[in-house]
Amino acid sequence: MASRSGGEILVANLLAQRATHAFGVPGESYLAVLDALHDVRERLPFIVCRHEGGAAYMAEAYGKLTGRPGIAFVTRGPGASNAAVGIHTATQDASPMIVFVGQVGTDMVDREAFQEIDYRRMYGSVAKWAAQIDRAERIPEYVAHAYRLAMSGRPGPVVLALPEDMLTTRVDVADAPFVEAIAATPAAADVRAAEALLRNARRPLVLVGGSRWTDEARAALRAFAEHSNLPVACAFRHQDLFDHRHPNYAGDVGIGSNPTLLARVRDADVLLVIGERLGETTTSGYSLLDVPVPRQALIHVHPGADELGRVYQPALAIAATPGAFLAAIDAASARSPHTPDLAARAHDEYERWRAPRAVPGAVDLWQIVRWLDETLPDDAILTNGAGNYATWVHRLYRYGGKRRQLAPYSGSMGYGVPSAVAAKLVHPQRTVISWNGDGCFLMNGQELATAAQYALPIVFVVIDNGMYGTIRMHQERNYPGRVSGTDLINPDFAQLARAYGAHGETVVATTEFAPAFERAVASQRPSLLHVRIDPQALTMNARLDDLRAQGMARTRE
Ligand SMILES: Cc1ncc(C[n+]2csc(CCOP(=O)(O)OP(=O)(O)O)c2C)c(N)n1
Ligand SMILES: [Mg+2]
Repeated sequence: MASRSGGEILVANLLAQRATHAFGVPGESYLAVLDALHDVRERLPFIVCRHEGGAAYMAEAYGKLTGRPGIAFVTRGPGASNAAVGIHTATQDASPMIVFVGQVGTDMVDREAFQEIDYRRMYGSVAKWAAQIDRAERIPEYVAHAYRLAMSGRPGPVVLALPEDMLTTRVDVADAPFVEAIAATPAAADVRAAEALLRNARRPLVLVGGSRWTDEARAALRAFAEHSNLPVACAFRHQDLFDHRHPNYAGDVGIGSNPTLLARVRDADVLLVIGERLGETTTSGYSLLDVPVPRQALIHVHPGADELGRVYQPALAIAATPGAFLAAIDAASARSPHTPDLAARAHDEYERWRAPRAVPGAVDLWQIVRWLDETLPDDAILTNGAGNYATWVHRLYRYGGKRRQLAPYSGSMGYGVPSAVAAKLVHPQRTVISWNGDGCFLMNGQELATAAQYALPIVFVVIDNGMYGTIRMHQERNYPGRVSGTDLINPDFAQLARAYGAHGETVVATTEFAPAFERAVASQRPSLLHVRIDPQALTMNARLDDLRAQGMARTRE
Protein backbone atom coordinates (compact mmCIF):
# COMPACT_ATOMS: atom_id res chain seq x y z
CA MET A 1 0.00 0.00 0.00
CA ALA A 2 1.31 3.45 -0.91
CA SER A 3 1.86 5.61 2.14
CA ARG A 4 -0.64 8.43 2.67
CA SER A 5 -0.62 11.68 4.65
CA GLY A 6 -2.63 11.97 7.85
CA GLY A 7 -4.99 14.30 5.98
CA GLU A 8 -5.55 11.72 3.23
CA ILE A 9 -6.09 8.93 5.76
CA LEU A 10 -8.62 11.02 7.66
CA VAL A 11 -10.62 11.82 4.54
CA ALA A 12 -10.50 8.19 3.36
CA ASN A 13 -11.86 7.08 6.71
CA LEU A 14 -14.70 9.61 6.57
CA LEU A 15 -15.59 8.17 3.17
CA ALA A 16 -15.43 4.66 4.64
CA GLN A 17 -18.09 5.84 7.10
CA ARG A 18 -20.12 7.16 4.13
CA ALA A 19 -19.92 10.81 5.20
CA THR A 20 -21.61 12.90 2.51
CA HIS A 21 -20.87 16.47 3.65
CA ALA A 22 -18.29 18.25 5.80
CA PHE A 23 -19.18 21.69 7.18
CA GLY A 24 -16.50 24.12 8.23
CA VAL A 25 -14.48 27.30 8.16
CA PRO A 26 -10.92 26.77 6.89
CA GLY A 27 -7.79 27.30 8.93
CA GLU A 28 -4.09 27.00 8.21
CA SER A 29 -4.01 24.36 10.95
CA TYR A 30 -5.59 21.69 8.78
CA LEU A 31 -4.49 22.50 5.22
CA ALA A 32 -3.56 18.84 4.69
CA VAL A 33 -7.21 17.83 5.22
CA LEU A 34 -8.49 20.53 2.87
CA ASP A 35 -5.98 19.31 0.31
CA ALA A 36 -7.16 15.71 0.64
CA LEU A 37 -10.77 16.85 0.33
CA HIS A 38 -9.89 18.49 -2.99
CA ASP A 39 -9.56 15.05 -4.61
CA VAL A 40 -12.98 13.86 -3.41
CA ARG A 41 -14.93 17.13 -3.63
CA GLU A 42 -17.76 15.49 -5.60
CA ARG A 43 -18.24 12.67 -3.08
CA LEU A 44 -17.53 14.60 0.10
CA PRO A 45 -18.04 18.32 -0.50
CA PHE A 46 -16.62 20.74 2.06
CA ILE A 47 -19.42 23.24 2.72
CA VAL A 48 -17.62 26.47 3.43
CA CYS A 49 -19.42 28.50 6.11
CA ARG A 50 -19.13 32.05 7.43
CA HIS A 51 -18.87 31.26 11.14
CA GLU A 52 -17.94 28.08 13.00
CA GLY A 53 -21.16 28.41 15.03
CA GLY A 54 -23.05 28.06 11.76
CA ALA A 55 -20.88 25.13 10.65
CA ALA A 56 -21.33 23.30 13.95
CA TYR A 57 -25.09 23.87 13.91
CA MET A 58 -25.18 22.49 10.35
CA ALA A 59 -23.29 19.38 11.41
CA GLU A 60 -25.62 18.95 14.39
CA ALA A 61 -28.69 19.30 12.14
CA TYR A 62 -27.19 16.76 9.72
CA GLY A 63 -26.83 14.34 12.63
CA LYS A 64 -30.40 14.99 13.78
CA LEU A 65 -31.73 14.44 10.29
CA THR A 66 -29.73 11.38 9.24
CA GLY A 67 -28.80 9.57 12.47
CA ARG A 68 -25.13 9.48 11.29
CA PRO A 69 -22.68 12.02 12.73
CA GLY A 70 -22.56 15.41 11.09
CA ILE A 71 -18.94 16.38 10.37
CA ALA A 72 -17.52 19.83 11.14
CA PHE A 73 -13.97 21.09 10.60
CA VAL A 74 -12.79 24.13 12.51
CA THR A 75 -9.43 25.70 13.18
CA ARG A 76 -7.53 26.03 16.47
CA GLY A 77 -8.55 28.20 19.49
CA PRO A 78 -10.78 30.81 17.77
CA GLY A 79 -12.49 28.29 15.49
CA ALA A 80 -12.95 25.79 18.29
CA SER A 81 -14.38 28.53 20.51
CA ASN A 82 -16.85 29.69 17.87
CA ALA A 83 -18.05 26.12 17.36
CA ALA A 84 -19.03 25.72 21.02
CA VAL A 85 -22.72 26.51 20.53
CA GLY A 86 -23.22 23.61 18.12
CA ILE A 87 -21.34 21.20 20.37
CA HIS A 88 -23.48 22.14 23.37
CA THR A 89 -26.62 21.77 21.25
CA ALA A 90 -25.55 18.32 20.07
CA THR A 91 -25.05 17.30 23.68
CA GLN A 92 -28.43 18.51 24.95
CA ASP A 93 -30.25 17.35 21.81
CA ALA A 94 -28.43 13.97 21.79
CA SER A 95 -27.36 14.39 18.16
CA PRO A 96 -24.43 12.48 16.67
CA MET A 97 -21.67 14.82 15.52
CA ILE A 98 -17.89 14.83 15.14
CA VAL A 99 -15.98 18.10 15.27
CA PHE A 100 -12.41 17.97 14.00
CA VAL A 101 -10.28 20.80 15.39
CA GLY A 102 -6.90 21.89 14.09
CA GLN A 103 -4.16 21.74 16.70
CA VAL A 104 -0.60 23.09 16.96
CA GLY A 105 2.10 20.60 16.06
CA THR A 106 3.30 18.07 18.62
CA ASP A 107 6.72 19.79 18.42
CA MET A 108 5.36 22.90 20.18
CA VAL A 109 2.41 21.59 22.18
CA ASP A 110 1.97 22.86 25.78
CA ARG A 111 3.88 26.12 25.17
CA GLU A 112 0.60 27.99 24.58
CA ALA A 113 1.68 28.30 21.01
CA PHE A 114 -0.35 30.41 18.58
CA GLN A 115 -4.10 29.71 19.21
CA GLU A 116 -3.28 26.62 21.26
CA ILE A 117 -5.94 25.16 23.58
CA ASP A 118 -6.12 21.70 25.12
CA TYR A 119 -9.46 20.63 23.66
CA ARG A 120 -9.68 17.63 25.96
CA ARG A 121 -9.98 20.01 28.87
CA MET A 122 -11.99 22.66 27.02
CA TYR A 123 -14.64 20.21 25.85
CA GLY A 124 -14.13 17.49 28.44
CA SER A 125 -17.40 18.21 30.22
CA VAL A 126 -19.49 19.30 27.21
CA ALA A 127 -18.70 16.73 24.53
CA LYS A 128 -19.37 13.02 24.82
CA TRP A 129 -15.68 12.46 24.14
CA ALA A 130 -12.80 14.85 23.43
CA ALA A 131 -9.51 13.39 22.28
CA GLN A 132 -6.43 14.14 20.21
CA ILE A 133 -5.01 11.98 17.44
CA ASP A 134 -1.25 12.09 17.98
CA ARG A 135 -0.22 9.40 15.47
CA ALA A 136 -1.38 9.22 11.86
CA GLU A 137 -1.49 5.41 11.88
CA ARG A 138 -4.18 5.57 14.59
CA ILE A 139 -6.58 7.79 12.58
CA PRO A 140 -8.75 4.83 11.41
CA GLU A 141 -9.10 3.62 15.01
CA TYR A 142 -10.08 7.08 16.32
CA VAL A 143 -12.54 7.82 13.50
CA ALA A 144 -14.32 4.46 13.80
CA HIS A 145 -14.55 4.82 17.57
CA ALA A 146 -15.79 8.42 17.26
CA TYR A 147 -18.53 7.34 14.86
CA ARG A 148 -19.72 4.49 17.03
CA LEU A 149 -19.60 6.55 20.21
CA ALA A 150 -21.38 9.55 18.67
CA MET A 151 -24.27 7.33 17.50
CA SER A 152 -24.60 4.77 20.29
CA GLY A 153 -26.41 4.85 23.64
CA ARG A 154 -27.42 8.44 24.10
CA PRO A 155 -25.84 10.04 21.00
CA GLY A 156 -23.73 13.18 21.26
CA PRO A 157 -20.77 15.16 19.94
CA VAL A 158 -17.17 13.96 19.76
CA VAL A 159 -14.30 16.44 19.45
CA LEU A 160 -11.06 15.21 17.84
CA ALA A 161 -7.99 17.46 17.76
CA LEU A 162 -5.60 17.13 14.83
CA PRO A 163 -1.98 18.19 15.48
CA GLU A 164 -0.65 19.84 12.35
CA ASP A 165 2.46 17.64 11.98
CA MET A 166 0.36 14.48 12.44
CA LEU A 167 -1.71 15.51 9.40
CA THR A 168 1.34 15.75 7.15
CA THR A 169 3.08 12.59 8.39
CA ARG A 170 3.00 9.79 5.78
CA VAL A 171 2.29 6.25 6.95
CA ASP A 172 0.92 2.94 5.70
CA VAL A 173 -2.32 1.98 7.38
CA ALA A 174 -5.57 0.32 6.37
CA ASP A 175 -8.94 2.12 6.62
CA ALA A 176 -11.44 1.09 9.30
CA PRO A 177 -14.68 -0.60 8.21
CA PHE A 178 -18.11 1.07 8.19
CA VAL A 179 -19.57 1.10 11.72
CA GLU A 180 -23.11 1.32 12.98
CA ALA A 181 -24.65 2.34 16.29
CA ILE A 182 -24.78 -0.32 18.98
CA ALA A 183 -28.26 -1.82 19.04
CA ALA A 184 -29.95 -1.94 22.44
CA THR A 185 -32.85 -4.37 22.71
CA PRO A 186 -35.27 -4.86 25.61
CA ALA A 187 -35.47 -8.06 27.64
CA ALA A 188 -38.63 -10.07 26.86
CA ALA A 189 -39.66 -10.08 30.54
CA ASP A 190 -39.48 -6.27 30.69
CA VAL A 191 -41.63 -5.95 27.60
CA ARG A 192 -44.21 -8.28 29.16
CA ALA A 193 -44.13 -6.25 32.38
CA ALA A 194 -44.64 -3.01 30.44
CA GLU A 195 -47.49 -4.58 28.57
CA ALA A 196 -49.14 -5.68 31.83
CA LEU A 197 -48.82 -2.20 33.37
CA LEU A 198 -50.40 -0.63 30.30
CA ARG A 199 -53.14 -3.25 30.12
CA ASN A 200 -54.27 -2.49 33.68
CA ALA A 201 -53.91 1.28 33.41
CA ARG A 202 -56.91 3.56 33.60
CA ARG A 203 -55.32 6.79 32.42
CA PRO A 204 -52.27 5.74 30.36
CA LEU A 205 -50.26 8.09 28.18
CA VAL A 206 -47.33 7.59 25.81
CA LEU A 207 -44.71 10.34 25.66
CA VAL A 208 -42.03 10.16 22.95
CA GLY A 209 -38.88 12.18 22.37
CA GLY A 210 -35.11 12.02 22.18
CA SER A 211 -32.98 10.71 19.33
CA ARG A 212 -32.20 7.37 17.65
CA TRP A 213 -35.57 7.37 15.94
CA THR A 214 -35.68 5.93 12.42
CA ASP A 215 -38.47 5.89 9.83
CA GLU A 216 -39.14 2.28 10.86
CA ALA A 217 -39.38 3.30 14.53
CA ARG A 218 -41.85 6.08 13.66
CA ALA A 219 -43.93 3.57 11.71
CA ALA A 220 -43.75 1.13 14.65
CA LEU A 221 -44.96 3.88 16.99
CA ARG A 222 -47.92 4.54 14.75
CA ALA A 223 -48.78 0.83 14.59
CA PHE A 224 -48.43 0.48 18.36
CA ALA A 225 -50.69 3.51 18.95
CA GLU A 226 -53.31 2.04 16.67
CA HIS A 227 -53.18 -1.44 18.18
CA SER A 228 -53.13 -0.20 21.78
CA ASN A 229 -55.53 2.76 21.36
CA LEU A 230 -53.19 4.82 23.56
CA PRO A 231 -52.86 8.60 23.23
CA VAL A 232 -49.39 9.74 22.13
CA ALA A 233 -47.79 13.05 23.10
CA CYS A 234 -44.48 14.37 21.76
CA ALA A 235 -41.82 15.97 23.95
CA PHE A 236 -40.49 19.50 23.47
CA ARG A 237 -39.07 19.93 19.95
CA HIS A 238 -39.49 16.28 19.09
CA GLN A 239 -42.88 16.84 17.58
CA ASP A 240 -42.14 15.12 14.30
CA LEU A 241 -42.10 11.64 15.85
CA PHE A 242 -45.86 11.23 15.53
CA ASP A 243 -48.29 12.54 12.91
CA HIS A 244 -50.32 15.39 14.40
CA ARG A 245 -53.20 14.51 12.08
CA HIS A 246 -53.44 11.05 13.60
CA PRO A 247 -56.53 10.57 15.83
CA ASN A 248 -54.26 9.38 18.69
CA TYR A 249 -52.10 12.52 18.75
CA ALA A 250 -52.44 14.35 22.07
CA GLY A 251 -50.12 17.36 21.58
CA ASP A 252 -46.64 18.46 22.64
CA VAL A 253 -45.30 18.54 26.18
CA GLY A 254 -42.86 21.42 26.47
CA ILE A 255 -42.91 25.21 26.77
CA GLY A 256 -46.25 26.95 26.20
CA SER A 257 -48.05 23.60 26.07
CA ASN A 258 -51.74 22.90 26.34
CA PRO A 259 -52.64 22.97 30.07
CA THR A 260 -55.11 20.11 29.57
CA LEU A 261 -52.30 17.95 28.18
CA LEU A 262 -49.99 18.85 31.07
CA ALA A 263 -52.81 17.83 33.42
CA ARG A 264 -53.11 14.57 31.48
CA VAL A 265 -49.41 13.86 32.12
CA ARG A 266 -49.76 14.79 35.79
CA ASP A 267 -52.87 12.65 36.23
CA ALA A 268 -51.70 9.63 34.24
CA ASP A 269 -51.52 6.41 36.23
CA VAL A 270 -49.11 4.78 33.79
CA LEU A 271 -46.71 6.85 31.73
CA LEU A 272 -44.79 5.16 28.94
CA VAL A 273 -41.85 7.42 28.03
CA ILE A 274 -39.93 6.35 24.94
CA GLY A 275 -36.60 7.99 24.00
CA GLU A 276 -37.21 11.22 25.92
CA ARG A 277 -34.85 11.83 28.83
CA LEU A 278 -37.43 13.88 30.78
CA GLY A 279 -35.48 17.13 30.89
CA GLU A 280 -36.53 20.43 32.46
CA THR A 281 -38.49 21.67 29.43
CA THR A 282 -40.52 18.46 29.08
CA THR A 283 -41.43 18.28 32.76
CA SER A 284 -42.47 21.93 33.30
CA GLY A 285 -39.36 22.54 35.38
CA TYR A 286 -39.41 19.09 37.05
CA SER A 287 -42.94 19.71 38.35
CA LEU A 288 -45.04 17.25 36.31
CA LEU A 289 -43.54 14.18 37.95
CA ASP A 290 -42.42 13.87 41.56
CA VAL A 291 -38.67 13.54 42.21
CA PRO A 292 -37.33 10.94 42.79
CA VAL A 293 -40.36 8.63 42.66
CA PRO A 294 -43.20 9.73 40.38
CA ARG A 295 -46.79 9.03 41.37
CA GLN A 296 -47.32 7.71 37.85
CA ALA A 297 -46.02 4.21 37.22
CA LEU A 298 -43.21 5.30 34.91
CA ILE A 299 -42.04 2.95 32.18
CA HIS A 300 -38.90 4.66 30.96
CA VAL A 301 -37.38 3.43 27.71
CA HIS A 302 -34.12 5.11 26.70
CA PRO A 303 -31.18 3.90 24.59
CA GLY A 304 -28.68 5.28 27.12
CA ALA A 305 -28.73 3.27 30.33
CA ASP A 306 -27.17 6.23 32.19
CA GLU A 307 -30.35 8.27 31.65
CA LEU A 308 -32.60 5.74 33.38
CA GLY A 309 -33.26 6.71 36.98
CA ARG A 310 -31.16 9.86 36.66
CA VAL A 311 -33.94 12.05 38.08
CA TYR A 312 -37.00 9.80 38.21
CA GLN A 313 -36.94 6.29 39.59
CA PRO A 314 -39.05 4.35 37.10
CA ALA A 315 -41.33 1.39 37.81
CA LEU A 316 -39.62 -0.19 34.82
CA ALA A 317 -36.27 0.94 33.41
CA ILE A 318 -35.65 -0.37 29.89
CA ALA A 319 -32.40 0.34 28.03
CA ALA A 320 -33.45 0.04 24.41
CA THR A 321 -33.70 2.04 21.22
CA PRO A 322 -37.22 3.31 20.47
CA GLY A 323 -37.50 1.06 17.41
CA ALA A 324 -36.42 -2.13 19.20
CA PHE A 325 -38.77 -1.50 22.10
CA LEU A 326 -41.75 -0.62 19.90
CA ALA A 327 -41.28 -3.63 17.67
CA ALA A 328 -41.14 -5.87 20.73
CA ILE A 329 -44.11 -4.43 22.60
CA ASP A 330 -46.32 -4.24 19.56
CA ALA A 331 -45.65 -7.92 18.84
CA ALA A 332 -46.29 -8.80 22.51
CA SER A 333 -49.63 -6.99 22.80
CA ALA A 334 -52.79 -8.94 22.26
CA ARG A 335 -56.06 -7.05 21.89
CA SER A 336 -56.08 -3.71 23.70
CA PRO A 337 -58.38 -3.36 26.69
CA HIS A 338 -58.62 0.36 25.93
CA THR A 339 -61.27 1.87 23.69
CA PRO A 340 -60.37 4.63 21.22
CA ASP A 341 -62.28 7.19 23.36
CA LEU A 342 -59.30 8.02 25.56
CA ALA A 343 -57.09 8.95 22.60
CA ALA A 344 -60.00 10.67 20.84
CA ARG A 345 -60.57 12.95 23.85
CA ALA A 346 -56.89 13.82 24.00
CA HIS A 347 -56.84 14.56 20.27
CA ASP A 348 -59.94 16.70 20.59
CA GLU A 349 -58.20 18.78 23.28
CA TYR A 350 -55.24 19.17 20.93
CA GLU A 351 -57.49 20.39 18.10
CA ARG A 352 -59.20 22.89 20.39
CA TRP A 353 -55.78 24.21 21.48
CA ARG A 354 -55.07 25.01 17.79
CA ALA A 355 -58.37 26.83 17.19
CA PRO A 356 -57.75 30.43 16.04
CA ARG A 357 -58.00 33.33 18.45
CA ALA A 358 -57.89 37.09 17.94
CA VAL A 359 -54.38 38.54 17.61
CA PRO A 360 -53.39 42.21 18.00
CA GLY A 361 -52.14 44.00 14.87
CA ALA A 362 -52.44 43.64 11.11
CA VAL A 363 -50.37 40.44 10.87
CA ASP A 364 -52.14 37.41 12.30
CA LEU A 365 -49.58 34.65 12.80
CA TRP A 366 -52.37 32.28 13.74
CA GLN A 367 -53.72 32.49 10.21
CA ILE A 368 -50.29 32.55 8.59
CA VAL A 369 -49.03 29.40 10.31
CA ARG A 370 -52.30 27.58 9.72
CA TRP A 371 -52.02 28.55 6.04
CA LEU A 372 -48.46 27.20 5.93
CA ASP A 373 -49.65 24.00 7.60
CA GLU A 374 -52.34 23.54 4.95
CA THR A 375 -50.02 24.48 2.10
CA LEU A 376 -46.62 22.91 2.73
CA PRO A 377 -45.96 19.48 1.26
CA ASP A 378 -46.19 16.36 3.39
CA ASP A 379 -42.42 15.97 3.47
CA ALA A 380 -41.51 19.60 4.25
CA ILE A 381 -38.75 20.36 6.77
CA LEU A 382 -39.38 23.26 9.13
CA THR A 383 -36.52 24.67 11.21
CA ASN A 384 -36.48 27.19 14.05
CA GLY A 385 -34.31 28.47 16.89
CA ALA A 386 -35.42 29.82 20.25
CA GLY A 387 -37.89 32.59 21.01
CA ASN A 388 -41.58 33.26 21.46
CA TYR A 389 -41.99 33.36 17.67
CA ALA A 390 -41.35 29.59 17.70
CA THR A 391 -44.40 28.85 19.84
CA TRP A 392 -46.62 29.62 16.84
CA VAL A 393 -45.22 26.79 14.77
CA HIS A 394 -44.92 24.48 17.76
CA ARG A 395 -48.61 24.89 18.52
CA LEU A 396 -50.22 25.29 15.10
CA TYR A 397 -48.10 23.49 12.52
CA ARG A 398 -48.81 19.79 12.21
CA TYR A 399 -45.51 17.92 12.18
CA GLY A 400 -45.03 14.21 11.84
CA GLY A 401 -45.68 11.72 9.12
CA LYS A 402 -42.87 12.65 6.74
CA ARG A 403 -42.74 16.24 7.94
CA ARG A 404 -39.63 16.98 9.97
CA GLN A 405 -38.88 19.48 12.71
CA LEU A 406 -35.33 20.74 13.22
CA ALA A 407 -35.34 22.74 16.43
CA PRO A 408 -32.97 22.91 19.41
CA TYR A 409 -34.05 21.02 22.53
CA SER A 410 -31.19 23.03 24.07
CA GLY A 411 -33.20 26.23 23.53
CA SER A 412 -30.30 27.79 21.68
CA MET A 413 -30.88 30.83 19.50
CA GLY A 414 -29.52 31.11 15.97
CA TYR A 415 -30.32 27.54 14.94
CA GLY A 416 -33.01 28.19 12.32
CA VAL A 417 -30.74 29.47 9.52
CA PRO A 418 -27.81 26.98 9.54
CA SER A 419 -30.03 23.96 10.21
CA ALA A 420 -32.07 24.86 7.14
CA VAL A 421 -28.89 25.03 5.04
CA ALA A 422 -27.94 21.51 6.18
CA ALA A 423 -31.47 20.22 5.56
CA LYS A 424 -31.58 21.54 2.00
CA LEU A 425 -28.14 20.07 1.23
CA VAL A 426 -29.20 16.65 2.57
CA HIS A 427 -32.66 16.76 0.96
CA PRO A 428 -32.49 19.02 -2.11
CA GLN A 429 -35.91 17.85 -3.33
CA ARG A 430 -37.76 18.71 -0.14
CA THR A 431 -39.26 22.07 0.80
CA VAL A 432 -37.24 23.67 3.60
CA ILE A 433 -38.64 26.57 5.60
CA SER A 434 -36.50 28.40 8.16
CA TRP A 435 -38.61 30.15 10.82
CA ASN A 436 -36.75 32.83 12.80
CA GLY A 437 -37.25 35.69 15.21
CA ASP A 438 -35.54 39.02 14.58
CA GLY A 439 -33.13 38.29 17.44
CA CYS A 440 -32.58 34.69 16.44
CA PHE A 441 -31.99 35.44 12.76
CA LEU A 442 -29.10 37.80 13.37
CA MET A 443 -27.25 35.27 15.51
CA ASN A 444 -26.40 33.18 12.45
CA GLY A 445 -27.94 35.17 9.61
CA GLN A 446 -24.51 35.29 7.98
CA GLU A 447 -25.15 31.74 6.74
CA LEU A 448 -27.61 33.27 4.28
CA ALA A 449 -24.39 33.80 2.32
CA THR A 450 -23.82 30.03 2.45
CA ALA A 451 -27.35 29.40 1.18
CA ALA A 452 -26.66 31.87 -1.64
CA GLN A 453 -23.24 30.38 -2.44
CA TYR A 454 -24.69 26.89 -2.83
CA ALA A 455 -27.87 28.22 -4.55
CA LEU A 456 -30.18 26.63 -1.97
CA PRO A 457 -33.81 27.68 -2.46
CA ILE A 458 -34.79 27.87 1.22
CA VAL A 459 -37.53 30.24 2.40
CA PHE A 460 -36.28 32.13 5.47
CA VAL A 461 -39.02 33.81 7.47
CA VAL A 462 -38.12 36.51 10.01
CA ILE A 463 -40.78 37.35 12.60
CA ASP A 464 -39.84 40.88 13.63
CA ASN A 465 -41.29 42.31 16.85
CA GLY A 466 -38.34 44.67 17.43
CA MET A 467 -37.17 42.94 20.56
CA TYR A 468 -35.80 39.90 22.32
CA GLY A 469 -39.45 39.21 23.01
CA THR A 470 -39.09 36.16 25.22
CA ILE A 471 -36.91 38.02 27.69
CA ARG A 472 -39.18 41.05 27.49
CA MET A 473 -42.06 38.71 28.42
CA HIS A 474 -40.13 37.56 31.51
CA GLN A 475 -39.30 41.18 32.32
CA GLU A 476 -42.93 42.29 32.15
CA ARG A 477 -43.92 39.40 34.41
CA ASN A 478 -41.21 39.93 37.01
CA TYR A 479 -40.13 43.57 36.63
CA PRO A 480 -43.14 45.16 34.89
CA GLY A 481 -42.55 48.35 32.94
CA ARG A 482 -38.78 48.20 33.42
CA VAL A 483 -37.56 47.35 29.91
CA SER A 484 -33.86 46.62 30.09
CA GLY A 485 -31.60 45.19 27.40
CA THR A 486 -34.36 43.76 25.24
CA ASP A 487 -35.23 46.45 22.65
CA LEU A 488 -33.83 45.93 19.15
CA ILE A 489 -33.42 48.38 16.31
CA ASN A 490 -33.34 46.14 13.28
CA PRO A 491 -32.07 46.39 9.73
CA ASP A 492 -34.44 46.22 6.78
CA PHE A 493 -34.28 42.43 6.54
CA ALA A 494 -35.72 42.24 2.99
CA GLN A 495 -33.06 44.63 1.73
CA LEU A 496 -30.41 42.72 3.66
CA ALA A 497 -31.53 39.52 1.93
CA ARG A 498 -31.30 41.18 -1.46
CA ALA A 499 -27.75 42.30 -0.65
CA TYR A 500 -26.91 38.61 -0.14
CA GLY A 501 -28.38 37.82 -3.58
CA ALA A 502 -31.56 36.36 -2.13
CA HIS A 503 -35.14 37.24 -2.94
CA GLY A 504 -36.46 39.54 -0.19
CA GLU A 505 -39.93 40.87 0.67
CA THR A 506 -41.60 42.62 3.58
CA VAL A 507 -44.97 41.52 4.91
CA VAL A 508 -47.03 43.95 7.00
CA ALA A 509 -50.53 42.44 6.65
CA THR A 510 -51.86 38.89 6.91
CA THR A 511 -53.13 38.80 3.33
CA GLU A 512 -49.69 39.73 1.99
CA PHE A 513 -48.06 36.59 3.33
CA ALA A 514 -49.40 33.91 0.98
CA PRO A 515 -48.62 35.74 -2.30
CA ALA A 516 -45.20 36.79 -0.97
CA PHE A 517 -44.49 33.18 0.02
CA GLU A 518 -45.50 31.96 -3.42
CA ARG A 519 -43.22 34.51 -5.12
CA ALA A 520 -40.42 33.44 -2.77
CA VAL A 521 -40.81 29.79 -3.78
CA ALA A 522 -41.14 30.74 -7.46
CA SER A 523 -37.84 32.67 -7.30
CA GLN A 524 -36.04 29.32 -6.94
CA ARG A 525 -33.41 31.15 -4.94
CA PRO A 526 -32.83 31.56 -1.25
CA SER A 527 -35.54 33.98 -0.17
CA LEU A 528 -36.46 35.92 2.93
CA LEU A 529 -39.85 37.13 4.11
CA HIS A 530 -39.56 39.92 6.68
CA VAL A 531 -42.80 39.69 8.66
CA ARG A 532 -43.37 42.72 10.88
CA ILE A 533 -45.72 41.92 13.72
CA ASP A 534 -47.33 44.10 16.37
CA PRO A 535 -45.15 44.12 19.51
CA GLN A 536 -48.40 43.67 21.47
CA ALA A 537 -48.59 40.11 20.06
CA LEU A 538 -45.87 39.12 22.52
CA THR A 539 -47.21 35.66 23.32
CA MET A 540 -49.91 33.48 21.79
CA ASN A 541 -52.09 33.95 24.86
CA ALA A 542 -51.50 37.47 26.11
CA ARG A 543 -50.83 41.00 24.84
CA LEU A 544 -47.75 42.84 26.05
CA ASP A 545 -49.91 45.35 27.97
CA ASP A 546 -51.84 42.50 29.64
CA LEU A 547 -48.61 40.85 30.77
CA ARG A 548 -47.42 44.14 32.20
CA ALA A 549 -50.71 44.67 34.05
CA GLN A 550 -50.56 41.13 35.42
CA GLY A 551 -46.94 41.69 36.44
CA MET A 552 -47.89 44.94 38.20
CA ALA A 553 -50.71 43.20 40.07
CA ARG A 554 -48.44 40.34 41.12
CA THR A 555 -45.53 42.48 42.25
CA ARG A 556 -47.94 44.66 44.32
CA GLU A 557 -49.15 41.60 46.23
C1 LIG B 1 -27.68 31.69 22.21
C2 LIG B 1 -28.74 32.21 23.12
N1 LIG B 1 -28.61 33.42 23.69
C3 LIG B 1 -29.58 33.92 24.49
C4 LIG B 1 -30.70 33.18 24.76
C5 LIG B 1 -31.78 33.74 25.69
N2 LIG B 1 -32.99 34.02 24.88
C6 LIG B 1 -33.99 33.11 24.76
S1 LIG B 1 -35.19 33.63 23.74
C7 LIG B 1 -34.44 35.11 23.50
C8 LIG B 1 -35.05 36.15 22.61
C9 LIG B 1 -35.35 35.67 21.22
O1 LIG B 1 -35.61 36.79 20.44
P1 LIG B 1 -36.30 36.68 19.03
O2 LIG B 1 -35.57 35.73 18.17
O3 LIG B 1 -36.46 38.05 18.48
O4 LIG B 1 -37.71 36.02 19.35
P2 LIG B 1 -38.95 36.61 20.14
O5 LIG B 1 -38.90 36.06 21.52
O6 LIG B 1 -38.86 38.10 20.09
O7 LIG B 1 -40.15 36.11 19.39
C10 LIG B 1 -33.23 35.19 24.20
C11 LIG B 1 -32.32 36.36 24.17
C12 LIG B 1 -30.78 31.89 24.18
N3 LIG B 1 -31.81 31.08 24.40
N4 LIG B 1 -29.80 31.46 23.35
MG1 LIG C 1 -38.13 39.23 18.48
